[in-house]
Amino acid sequence: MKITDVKVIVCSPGRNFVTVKILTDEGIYGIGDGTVNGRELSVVSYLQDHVAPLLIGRDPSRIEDIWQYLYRGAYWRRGPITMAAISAIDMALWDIKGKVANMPLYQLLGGASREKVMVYSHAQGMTIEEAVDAVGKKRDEGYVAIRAQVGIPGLPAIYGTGKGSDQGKGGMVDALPNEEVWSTSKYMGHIPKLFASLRDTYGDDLHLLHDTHHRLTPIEAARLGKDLEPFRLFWLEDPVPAELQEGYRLIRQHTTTPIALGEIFNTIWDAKLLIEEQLIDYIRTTSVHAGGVTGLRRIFDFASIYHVRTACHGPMDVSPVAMGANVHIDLWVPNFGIQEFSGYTPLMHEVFPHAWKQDGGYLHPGEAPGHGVDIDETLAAKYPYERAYLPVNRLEDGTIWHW
Ligand code: EZ4
Ligand code: CO
Repeated sequence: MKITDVKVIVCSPGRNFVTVKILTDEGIYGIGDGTVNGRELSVVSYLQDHVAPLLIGRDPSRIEDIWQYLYRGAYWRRGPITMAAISAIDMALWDIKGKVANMPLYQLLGGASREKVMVYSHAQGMTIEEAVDAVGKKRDEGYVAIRAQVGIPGLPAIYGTGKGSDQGKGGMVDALPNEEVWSTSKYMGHIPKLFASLRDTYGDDLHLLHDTHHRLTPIEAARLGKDLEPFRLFWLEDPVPAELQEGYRLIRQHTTTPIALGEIFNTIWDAKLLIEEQLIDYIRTTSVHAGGVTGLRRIFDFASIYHVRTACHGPMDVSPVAMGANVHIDLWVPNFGIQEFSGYTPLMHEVFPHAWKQDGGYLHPGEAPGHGVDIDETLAAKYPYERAYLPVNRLEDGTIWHW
C-alpha cells in the first residue's frame, strides 16, 4: 500500500478546524485533526508545503518510522505547529491501520481496560447563583464530573464565564482578539465561595473541577489549593503557567488539592520533570497537540509509572476527529483519569460523522474500524475559514497577563 495524496481541509462550522485526509492506492483513507486554535493556517502551510511532499509514495503502515522521520527529520523539533502537523498525520495513519486490520483503534492499542470513558463538562455563570444552576443542569443531563467557573464581582466576564471567553465562538467573532480583565486578588477570595455553595447544594458525590487558566503565581496557587481543600475538588487545573515547572514543587508542599496540567504541552519533554517528581496528578496532553496516538501513548505510558493519570484536553476546538482518537486511547489506557468534553454543535456533528457515542456523562469510541470519525467534505466546503482568535488578558492597569 502506498500514500497517493495528503489533502488538508480547512473549515469553520462554528470554529476553525484543520483536517488531514491521507489517501492510498488501495482506496482506503485516513483522517486526522491538526487544529491549533488561533494559529490554524500555520499548520495548513506546514502540512501542505513541508509534509505532504515527503509522504507521497510511502507505506502508510510504517507509522512509527513516519513519526520519527517527521520529528527528527525536521531538525526544528517540537513546538505547537510542528507537533499538530505530526499529530494530524499520525492520527490519519492509525485510522488507515485500523481500517486495514478491520479493528477499532482501541483494539490495536491493546483492547479495552474499561466499559466506558468518564468525561467532565463545563458549567459557568456570571454569579455564584447562575454557576450553581448551570452545574445543576449538567448534573441533570447525567454528567458525574463538572468544571465550574464563575464571574468575579468587580470584573467583566473572565475566563470561562461569558461571551468574551472560549465558549463557542464567543471571543472570536470580531476576527481580532477580545480583551478580558483580570485581578488575582478579587479572584482568590471568591472562588472558595463558589465551591462552598456547590457542595452545600449538591453534596459530596459530584466530581467538581476548576480551571485557573495559568493566572496565578506558585504561592498564590498554594493558597488557593489550601482554601479549596474542604470542598474536595477533583482537580485544580493550570494554576501557574507551565513554563515554571519548578514552581509546582512549592504548590505541592502546601496543598493536597489535586493538580492537573498540560493542555498546551506538545511532547513528553514538556512534562517529564512534572511527572517524575509527581508534581501533578493529571496530565492533560491531547492527541491533536501532543503527537497523535503515537505521541500520546508514549507520554501516558511514562506517566503510568509515576501514578499520574490521564485527562485529555477536549474543549470544542479539539475537533470531533481528535476527540475520537482520544476516546479510543481513554478506553485502553491503564492509568485513565477523565476526558474533557464540552460537546459540539449539531452542525459540527454533521460535518464530522463519528462512531463515538455519548451516554450521559460517559463516552464510548464505538466499534468502527480505525478511529471511526470521517469528514463530510461537501458540507465542510460550505463553511470556509474565518480568521479568529482566543481572547487576551490584561490586569486592571493594562498590563498584559496570561490567558
Ligand atoms: O481555554 O481550549 O480546559 N480547557 C480549556 C479550554 C481552553 C481552550 C483554548 O483553546 O482550558 O477551554
Ligand atoms: Co484548561
